[in-house]
Amino acid sequence: MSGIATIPEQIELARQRINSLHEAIRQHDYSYYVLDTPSVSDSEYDGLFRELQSLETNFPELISTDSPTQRVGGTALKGFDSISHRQAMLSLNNAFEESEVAAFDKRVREGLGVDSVEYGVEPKFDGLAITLTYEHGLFVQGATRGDGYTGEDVSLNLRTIRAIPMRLHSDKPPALLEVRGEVLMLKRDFERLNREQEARGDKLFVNPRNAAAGSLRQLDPNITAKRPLTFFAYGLGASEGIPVITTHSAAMDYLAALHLPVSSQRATVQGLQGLLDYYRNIGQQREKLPFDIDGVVYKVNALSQQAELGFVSRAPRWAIAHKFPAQEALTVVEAIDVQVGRTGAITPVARLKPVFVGGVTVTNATLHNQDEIDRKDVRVGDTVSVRRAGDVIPEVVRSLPEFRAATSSPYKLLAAIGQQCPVCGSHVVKLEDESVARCSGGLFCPAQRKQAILHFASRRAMDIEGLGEKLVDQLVDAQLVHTLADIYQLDVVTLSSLERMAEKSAQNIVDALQISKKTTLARFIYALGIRNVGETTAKDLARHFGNLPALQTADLQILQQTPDVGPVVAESILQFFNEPHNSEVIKQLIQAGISWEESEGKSTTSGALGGKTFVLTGTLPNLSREAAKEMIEAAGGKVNGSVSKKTDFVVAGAEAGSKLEKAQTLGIALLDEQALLALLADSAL
Ligand code: 5U1
Repeated sequence: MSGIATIPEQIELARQRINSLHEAIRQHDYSYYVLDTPSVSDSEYDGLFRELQSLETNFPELISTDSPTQRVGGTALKGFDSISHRQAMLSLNNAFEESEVAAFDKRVREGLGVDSVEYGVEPKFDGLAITLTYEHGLFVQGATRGDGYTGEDVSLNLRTIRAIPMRLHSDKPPALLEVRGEVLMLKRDFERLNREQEARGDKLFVNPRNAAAGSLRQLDPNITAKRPLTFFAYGLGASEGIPVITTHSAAMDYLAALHLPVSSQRATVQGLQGLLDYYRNIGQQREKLPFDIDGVVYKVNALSQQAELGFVSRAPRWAIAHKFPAQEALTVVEAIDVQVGRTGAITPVARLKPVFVGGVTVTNATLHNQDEIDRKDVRVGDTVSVRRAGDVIPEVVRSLPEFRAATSSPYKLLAAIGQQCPVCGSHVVKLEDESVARCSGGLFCPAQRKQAILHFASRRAMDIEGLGEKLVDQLVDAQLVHTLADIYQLDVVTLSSLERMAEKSAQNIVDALQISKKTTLARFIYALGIRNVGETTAKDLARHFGNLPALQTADLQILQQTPDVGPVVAESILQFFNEPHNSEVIKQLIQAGISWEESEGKSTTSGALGGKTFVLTGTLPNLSREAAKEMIEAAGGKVNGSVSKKTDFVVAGAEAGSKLEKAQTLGIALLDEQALLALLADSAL
């Protein structure tokens, strides 16, 4: 036998070395990025990395997607694809006061019929919620939370985050594992990044959260790769083939064993006192923690108890975020201006001497309305305390009259603007039973028109991509758009004539307008911007009336037959459709080609699914939860989060939990995906 290896032997040797380099680099990444205790020197690590790169250059057929060399790179994307989450990504209700936490614990105890509850507790990271999907142990996809049902595919960017394993540490990885958590930037990394930005003369980031968000939403993964992002897991989404796990804390231990980063501050505590002790304890550590947190999260630890408690709307009944008090700072009110909203509401806004609070520089704060101004007695020139928490609009908490000049006088909104809308000059009226003053100009007022168009174009309404604030300002200011219907008359030539609008972008807008024309009745109703008609009411109306003419001609009494529509909402709808201008705009919109499926929105009293209530549980083989929900709703059904005696059907997929058990106990009809589709098909006949 000769001493020179044959080609297949060389490949096999390279494969073995590559595998052991993968393993070594993965282990060093884990020590460095997850455990925060480096296990080799930088130069040793670089040596291993370079050796791997060189082997992969010589044996490109041995490059695998989970290789540590494959984290960085790829070309810039044009946009992020949308991804339907297999399981909705929930949000958390907030508590600010101890009494709210006590009320939460009481609700939980009463809901479960027990005296004391064990909770899993952990810091609330101030980052960006994301979900990671692993199939057979390999990272395959990652997405932002989005609206909870659909997020953006940011897989390429997430691959660059070294704390996120590309391969789970397990001999028997599950067939499917969704990991929920938060992408963030450590405080020290944020400071270093800003020093580098400053040295290059680039814009500084206001806080670690914004830096993390901006970095994760880069279309070019090479930029994200240069940003020091990290990740902490805080929960599981859909899964297949995981071991039996009965508590949240065991789920976290399982994730930690797979080498996913989980908070080392996590704990389990007993009862309300345990929660409040933990809150105080973490509050004391807050400044010293390496990352920003804005509170702590409490979760009922037993998964069976979580399932029993279920959800309300998009938030679980079994968890709550206990937020730290918002930070406050003193500054001076330099002026009070007013803003005009979509419905003409005139909102006074304090223009402030810039002040750094809650991680950002604040220059404006809402004063809400005259009643609020009176209550706080905020005047121009006053020294005030301002507060900002998370992404909430900054607010003036109180005024400090002790610093006030003797000549100052109370601020009166209507007098300050001479009862006239500062944008269009129309009369401003304040109804007795309302706290806000409103411009009476309607869509004659450019400010209201701009807001109405932005609402119409927004994602949950007509979803017209690219029709944002700047463009709407230009279109209204240039008198190109007077009514909602005018936007569908825009063409490439007109749009290209606007400043900073290239022909390609103009074409994109025209295409987006075209795409938006195919919509649903519910979206269209919501897009019209009728006062007091939000997304849910719009869906209820679409379902109840089934077609637009029926809604347009309904009187107060008929309108109130819609579930959840009371006299106030009914009055708003009636007023809207009684306005000839609105009917004309609707006619023009339909003439411009806006249409929706005729089958949508059956009356709740007709159709096989009319008025029927469904609960979805587990993972369906083909349909995402959101798709199933949309189909049920389109056929007149309603989808609820928890099972009760009033539920008509429970649609159960793989790993359906306690909802399935409850349905069986209550004798509720069960459907699998196939049976659901059959029912939907029948209902369409
Ligand atoms: N630490 C932590 N943050 N956080 C955010 N846990 C946690 N859990 C969440 C969210 C939205 O949601 C689950 C309770 C569903």
